[in-house]
Amino acid sequence: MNRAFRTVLITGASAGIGAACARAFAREGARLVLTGRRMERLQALAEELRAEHGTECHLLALDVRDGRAMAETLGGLPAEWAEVDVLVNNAGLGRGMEKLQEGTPADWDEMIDTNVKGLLYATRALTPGMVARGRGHVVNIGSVAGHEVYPGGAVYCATKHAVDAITRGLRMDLLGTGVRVSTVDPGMVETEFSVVRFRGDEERARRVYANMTPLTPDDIADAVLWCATRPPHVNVDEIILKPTDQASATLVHRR
Ligand code: NDP
Ligand code: 8X3
Repeated sequence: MNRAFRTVLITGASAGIGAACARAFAREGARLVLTGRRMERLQALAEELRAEHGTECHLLALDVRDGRAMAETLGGLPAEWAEVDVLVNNAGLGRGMEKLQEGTPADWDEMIDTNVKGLLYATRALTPGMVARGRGHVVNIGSVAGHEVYPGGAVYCATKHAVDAITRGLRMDLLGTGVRVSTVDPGMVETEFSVVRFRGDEERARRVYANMTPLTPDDIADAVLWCATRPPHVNVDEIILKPTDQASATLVHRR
């Protein structure tokens, strides 16, 4: 059992980076609160973790865009799950890559409501308990898109710039409480991200990672776990990880 945490809550644990974080924390002996909309995925993951590591899991079907459900469910966790030591704010998505002047407002709403407001709702629900206990850790999954902007990505990049600003503001607001705040900001990671972004067009999604070696979800989970396993006096503010084949959001070496 790692002493830095006992209970870890991960949003968007049903796929990709969130699921990899669940596996990484389970290997370290954590008990997990796993959230996402696709309960059958969460159940399959929980069964896998129980079989492999004896991990106890509490599963929550939660849409992070639903502010009321987030406040009620995360603010009212059963007593045995209420002391969350690490919150991994991972749930997020990109939707579409149209030019802004040709974009769809519903896609903007979805990205802003998920990536920005969902992260705020989870953080607002769980940080008061961390403050009261004088310990805890919020790890946000940002992106290189929080540091750069690329064509067709204005709104997605805006949401990840917002995550960067929220991370830095939260770090200031929590100063003196003992609660740590980190952001892990990946470049290209092969997950369902591009399939979601291109609305199920798997061929287009495959082309994003063609002839280059992307990061894996486990690479990101390693970084998250590293942040969470530093001694209590160490706050890792930010980790930016890119594939060796990626030098910027748009500069990618393809063989
Ligand atoms: P995936 O599409 O593989 O996973 C996204 C996860 O987010 C799923 O578990 C999904 O669960 C959850 N999610 C999406 N919308 C909601 C919602 N409204 N409510 C609750 N959960 C939601 O993508 P990734 O693993 O790649 O993405 C994880 C994070 O990493 C995101 O924040 C993304 O922006 C970020 N990121 C990804 C990069 C990449 O290249 N892949 C690079 C940089 C950052 P469900 O559908 O079951 O609700
Ligand atoms: C997701 C990675 O480069 O498509 O954050 O913005 S990117």
